Amino acid sequence: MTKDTIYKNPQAPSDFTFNSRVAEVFDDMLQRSVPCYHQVIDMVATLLGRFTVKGEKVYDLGCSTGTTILELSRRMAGREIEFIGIDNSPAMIDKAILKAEMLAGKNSIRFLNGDISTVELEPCAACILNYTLQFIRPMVRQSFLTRLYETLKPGGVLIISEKIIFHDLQINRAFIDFYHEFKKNQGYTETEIARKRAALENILIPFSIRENSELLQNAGFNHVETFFQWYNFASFLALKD
Ligand code: GEK
Repeated sequence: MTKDTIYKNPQAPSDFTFNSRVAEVFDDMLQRSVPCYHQVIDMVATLLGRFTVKGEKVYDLGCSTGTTILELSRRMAGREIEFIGIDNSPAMIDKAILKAEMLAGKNSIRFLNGDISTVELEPCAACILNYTLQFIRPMVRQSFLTRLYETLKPGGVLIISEKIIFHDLQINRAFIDFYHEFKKNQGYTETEIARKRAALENILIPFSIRENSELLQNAGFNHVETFFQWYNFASFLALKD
Protein backbone atom coordinates (compact mmCIF):
# COMPACT_ATOMS: atom_id res chain seq x y z
CA MET A 1 0.00 0.00 0.00
CA THR A 2 1.51 3.36 -1.05
CA LYS A 3 1.95 5.73 1.89
CA ASP A 4 0.06 9.03 1.87
CA THR A 5 2.61 11.87 1.90
CA ILE A 6 0.55 14.31 -0.25
CA TYR A 7 0.38 17.08 2.35
CA LYS A 8 4.04 16.82 3.30
CA ASN A 9 4.58 18.73 0.06
CA PRO A 10 4.10 22.52 0.40
CA GLN A 11 3.03 22.54 -3.31
CA ALA A 12 0.09 20.17 -2.62
CA PRO A 13 -3.12 21.43 -4.28
CA SER A 14 -4.93 23.96 -2.08
CA ASP A 15 -8.34 22.46 -3.05
CA PHE A 16 -8.78 18.75 -2.39
CA THR A 17 -9.73 16.62 -5.44
CA PHE A 18 -9.99 12.85 -5.91
CA ASN A 19 -7.36 12.71 -8.67
CA SER A 20 -4.94 9.90 -9.61
CA ARG A 21 -2.36 11.09 -7.06
CA VAL A 22 -4.98 10.74 -4.29
CA ALA A 23 -6.28 7.41 -5.66
CA GLU A 24 -2.75 6.01 -5.56
CA VAL A 25 -2.36 6.58 -1.79
CA PHE A 26 -6.07 6.46 -0.93
CA ASP A 27 -6.20 3.14 0.95
CA ASP A 28 -3.44 4.30 3.29
CA MET A 29 -5.02 7.76 3.59
CA LEU A 30 -8.41 6.39 4.62
CA GLN A 31 -7.07 3.88 7.12
CA ARG A 32 -5.03 6.62 8.80
CA SER A 33 -7.73 9.32 8.55
CA VAL A 34 -11.01 7.56 9.35
CA PRO A 35 -11.20 6.25 12.91
CA CYS A 36 -12.40 2.63 13.15
CA TYR A 37 -12.63 2.37 9.34
CA HIS A 38 -12.52 -1.45 9.24
CA GLN A 39 -14.72 -1.81 12.31
CA VAL A 40 -17.44 0.19 10.55
CA ILE A 41 -17.20 -2.03 7.43
CA ASP A 42 -17.51 -5.03 9.73
CA MET A 43 -20.67 -3.55 11.27
CA VAL A 44 -22.08 -2.78 7.81
CA ALA A 45 -21.54 -6.44 6.87
CA THR A 46 -23.44 -7.54 9.99
CA LEU A 47 -26.30 -5.11 9.24
CA LEU A 48 -26.56 -6.26 5.62
CA GLY A 49 -26.51 -9.86 6.83
CA ARG A 50 -29.57 -9.09 8.92
CA PHE A 51 -31.54 -6.86 6.56
CA THR A 52 -30.66 -8.01 3.03
CA VAL A 53 -31.99 -11.12 1.37
CA LYS A 54 -30.25 -13.45 -1.04
CA GLY A 55 -29.84 -12.40 -4.66
CA GLU A 56 -30.43 -8.68 -4.06
CA LYS A 57 -28.63 -5.60 -5.38
CA VAL A 58 -26.46 -3.52 -3.04
CA TYR A 59 -25.01 -0.17 -4.11
CA ASP A 60 -21.88 1.40 -2.61
CA LEU A 61 -22.13 5.08 -3.57
CA GLY A 62 -18.78 6.88 -3.48
CA CYS A 63 -17.06 3.48 -3.44
CA SER A 64 -13.52 4.91 -4.01
CA THR A 65 -11.07 2.02 -4.53
CA GLY A 66 -13.67 -0.63 -3.69
CA THR A 67 -12.36 -1.60 -0.23
CA THR A 68 -15.85 -1.75 1.30
CA ILE A 69 -17.45 -3.78 -1.50
CA LEU A 70 -14.56 -6.25 -1.63
CA GLU A 71 -14.71 -6.76 2.13
CA LEU A 72 -18.51 -7.10 2.10
CA SER A 73 -18.36 -9.53 -0.79
CA ARG A 74 -15.87 -11.67 1.15
CA ARG A 75 -18.02 -11.52 4.30
CA MET A 76 -21.26 -12.22 2.43
CA ALA A 77 -20.04 -15.02 0.17
CA GLY A 78 -22.91 -17.42 -0.51
CA ARG A 79 -25.59 -14.72 -0.37
CA GLU A 80 -25.38 -14.13 -4.13
CA ILE A 81 -25.51 -10.38 -3.64
CA GLU A 82 -24.99 -8.20 -6.70
CA PHE A 83 -22.63 -5.40 -5.60
CA ILE A 84 -22.40 -2.20 -7.63
CA GLY A 85 -19.86 0.48 -6.72
CA ILE A 86 -20.18 3.97 -8.18
CA ASP A 87 -17.69 6.83 -7.97
CA ASN A 88 -17.16 9.94 -10.10
CA SER A 89 -13.37 9.73 -9.89
CA PRO A 90 -12.11 7.63 -12.85
CA ALA A 91 -8.80 7.04 -11.01
CA MET A 92 -10.66 5.51 -8.03
CA ILE A 93 -12.76 3.27 -10.29
CA ASP A 94 -9.66 2.08 -12.21
CA LYS A 95 -8.05 1.12 -8.91
CA ALA A 96 -11.24 -0.61 -7.69
CA ILE A 97 -11.44 -2.70 -10.89
CA LEU A 98 -7.80 -3.77 -10.50
CA LYS A 99 -8.34 -4.76 -6.85
CA ALA A 100 -11.50 -6.70 -7.77
CA GLU A 101 -9.61 -8.64 -10.47
CA MET A 102 -7.08 -9.74 -7.86
CA LEU A 103 -9.64 -10.58 -5.17
CA ALA A 104 -12.60 -11.81 -7.22
CA GLY A 105 -14.95 -13.94 -5.15
CA LYS A 106 -18.29 -15.60 -5.95
CA ASN A 107 -20.53 -12.52 -5.66
CA SER A 108 -21.04 -10.36 -8.71
CA ILE A 109 -19.18 -7.03 -8.43
CA ARG A 110 -19.38 -4.11 -10.85
CA PHE A 111 -17.77 -0.69 -10.65
CA LEU A 112 -19.17 2.27 -12.55
CA ASN A 113 -17.84 5.76 -13.11
CA GLY A 114 -20.63 8.27 -12.50
CA ASP A 115 -22.02 11.08 -10.39
CA ILE A 116 -24.14 9.50 -7.65
CA SER A 117 -26.34 12.59 -7.39
CA THR A 118 -27.58 12.17 -10.97
CA VAL A 119 -26.85 8.58 -12.09
CA GLU A 120 -29.81 6.25 -12.73
CA LEU A 121 -30.12 3.61 -9.98
CA GLU A 122 -32.06 0.36 -10.19
CA PRO A 123 -34.39 -0.86 -7.41
CA CYS A 124 -32.14 -2.31 -4.70
CA ALA A 125 -32.08 -3.81 -1.20
CA ALA A 126 -29.39 -1.53 0.24
CA CYS A 127 -27.38 1.62 -0.43
CA ILE A 128 -24.16 2.38 1.40
CA LEU A 129 -22.89 5.94 1.54
CA ASN A 130 -19.73 5.79 3.60
CA TYR A 131 -18.00 9.16 4.09
CA THR A 132 -19.44 10.48 0.80
CA LEU A 133 -22.63 12.44 1.58
CA GLN A 134 -20.32 15.04 3.16
CA PHE A 135 -18.98 15.78 -0.36
CA ILE A 136 -22.45 16.26 -1.90
CA ARG A 137 -23.51 19.92 -2.03
CA PRO A 138 -25.75 20.65 0.99
CA MET A 139 -28.42 22.17 -1.28
CA VAL A 140 -29.01 18.86 -3.07
CA ARG A 141 -28.60 16.46 -0.12
CA GLN A 142 -32.34 16.30 0.66
CA SER A 143 -33.46 15.54 -2.89
CA PHE A 144 -30.61 13.04 -3.27
CA LEU A 145 -31.62 11.11 -0.12
CA THR A 146 -35.29 11.22 -1.12
CA ARG A 147 -34.31 9.63 -4.45
CA LEU A 148 -32.38 6.90 -2.60
CA TYR A 149 -35.46 6.24 -0.45
CA GLU A 150 -37.53 5.86 -3.61
CA THR A 151 -34.92 3.54 -5.18
CA LEU A 152 -34.93 1.16 -2.21
CA LYS A 153 -37.34 -1.74 -2.26
CA PRO A 154 -39.74 -2.13 0.69
CA GLY A 155 -37.68 -3.28 3.71
CA GLY A 156 -34.54 -1.77 2.14
CA VAL A 157 -31.69 -0.20 4.11
CA LEU A 158 -29.62 2.93 3.72
CA ILE A 159 -26.33 3.03 5.63
CA ILE A 160 -24.51 6.34 5.95
CA SER A 161 -21.20 7.12 7.64
CA GLU A 162 -20.08 10.72 8.00
CA LYS A 163 -17.77 13.11 9.71
CA ILE A 164 -20.09 15.15 11.95
CA ILE A 165 -20.21 18.50 13.69
CA PHE A 166 -21.78 19.46 17.01
CA HIS A 167 -23.99 22.46 17.75
CA ASP A 168 -22.27 22.86 21.13
CA LEU A 169 -19.09 24.77 20.23
CA GLN A 170 -17.07 23.57 23.22
CA ILE A 171 -17.80 19.93 22.44
CA ASN A 172 -17.22 20.53 18.73
CA ARG A 173 -13.76 22.00 19.41
CA ALA A 174 -12.83 19.20 21.82
CA PHE A 175 -13.85 16.44 19.38
CA ILE A 176 -11.91 18.08 16.51
CA ASP A 177 -8.87 18.22 18.81
CA PHE A 178 -9.28 14.50 19.66
CA TYR A 179 -9.46 13.76 15.93
CA HIS A 180 -6.23 15.67 15.26
CA GLU A 181 -4.58 13.70 18.07
CA PHE A 182 -5.75 10.51 16.34
CA LYS A 183 -4.17 11.66 13.06
CA LYS A 184 -0.91 12.53 14.85
CA ASN A 185 -0.89 9.05 16.35
CA GLN A 186 -1.31 7.69 12.81
CA GLY A 187 1.93 9.41 11.80
CA TYR A 188 0.65 12.65 10.22
CA THR A 189 2.53 15.82 11.22
CA GLU A 190 0.74 18.96 12.43
CA THR A 191 1.61 20.66 9.12
CA GLU A 192 0.13 17.81 7.07
CA ILE A 193 -3.02 17.87 9.20
CA ALA A 194 -3.38 21.65 8.83
CA ARG A 195 -2.77 21.62 5.04
CA LYS A 196 -5.31 18.83 4.46
CA ARG A 197 -7.85 20.58 6.68
CA ALA A 198 -7.45 23.81 4.65
CA ALA A 199 -7.72 21.87 1.36
CA LEU A 200 -11.02 20.29 2.49
CA GLU A 201 -12.55 23.63 3.55
CA ASN A 202 -15.87 24.11 1.68
CA ILE A 203 -15.39 20.72 -0.05
CA LEU A 204 -16.12 18.37 2.85
CA ILE A 205 -19.14 19.91 4.60
CA PRO A 206 -20.22 17.89 7.66
CA PHE A 207 -23.69 18.06 9.23
CA SER A 208 -24.66 17.20 12.81
CA ILE A 209 -26.33 13.95 13.88
CA ARG A 210 -29.60 15.88 14.20
CA GLU A 211 -29.32 17.41 10.71
CA ASN A 212 -28.49 14.06 9.09
CA SER A 213 -31.32 12.31 10.96
CA GLU A 214 -33.77 15.00 9.85
CA LEU A 215 -32.69 14.64 6.22
CA LEU A 216 -33.31 10.88 6.46
CA GLN A 217 -36.70 11.29 8.13
CA ASN A 218 -37.76 13.93 5.59
CA ALA A 219 -36.68 11.56 2.82
CA GLY A 220 -39.33 9.12 4.08
CA PHE A 221 -37.45 6.78 6.43
CA ASN A 222 -39.52 5.94 9.53
CA HIS A 223 -36.69 4.08 11.29
CA VAL A 224 -33.46 6.08 11.73
CA GLU A 225 -30.75 5.40 14.32
CA THR A 226 -26.99 5.79 14.69
CA PHE A 227 -25.19 2.46 15.10
CA PHE A 228 -21.67 3.78 15.61
CA GLN A 229 -19.96 6.93 16.88
CA TRP A 230 -16.34 7.89 17.50
CA TYR A 231 -16.26 11.57 18.64
CA ASN A 232 -16.84 13.43 15.33
CA PHE A 233 -17.61 10.39 13.16
CA ALA A 234 -20.97 8.64 13.09
CA SER A 235 -22.78 5.94 11.15
CA PHE A 236 -26.53 5.89 10.56
CA LEU A 237 -28.97 3.12 9.73
CA ALA A 238 -32.23 4.05 7.99
CA LEU A 239 -34.89 1.44 7.19
CA LYS A 240 -37.69 1.69 4.66
CA ASP A 241 -41.00 0.11 5.75
C1 GEK B 1 -14.85 3.92 1.61
N1 GEK B 1 -16.83 4.98 0.68
O1 GEK B 1 -13.80 3.34 1.34
N2 GEK B 1 -20.49 11.09 -7.26
C2 GEK B 1 -19.74 9.97 -7.12
N3 GEK B 1 -18.69 9.88 -6.27
C3 GEK B 1 -18.40 10.97 -5.54
C4 GEK B 1 -19.14 12.18 -5.64
C5 GEK B 1 -20.23 12.20 -6.54
N4 GEK B 1 -20.99 13.29 -6.69
N5 GEK B 1 -18.59 13.09 -4.79
C6 GEK B 1 -17.54 12.48 -4.19
N6 GEK B 1 -17.43 11.21 -4.65
C7 GEK B 1 -15.36 4.95 0.64
C8 GEK B 1 -14.73 6.28 0.96
S1 GEK B 1 -14.29 8.81 0.01
C9 GEK B 1 -14.22 9.55 1.58
C10 GEK B 1 -15.37 7.43 0.27
C11 GEK B 1 -13.08 10.48 1.83
C12 GEK B 1 -16.45 10.19 -4.25
C13 GEK B 1 -15.00 10.60 -4.31
O2 GEK B 1 -14.46 10.46 -5.61
C14 GEK B 1 -14.37 9.65 -3.30
O3 GEK B 1 -13.89 8.48 -3.91
C15 GEK B 1 -15.51 9.31 -2.35
O4 GEK B 1 -16.69 9.89 -2.90
C16 GEK B 1 -15.32 9.83 -0.93
O5 GEK B 1 -15.51 3.73 2.66
O6 GEK B 1 -12.22 10.65 0.96
O7 GEK B 1 -13.09 11.07 2.97
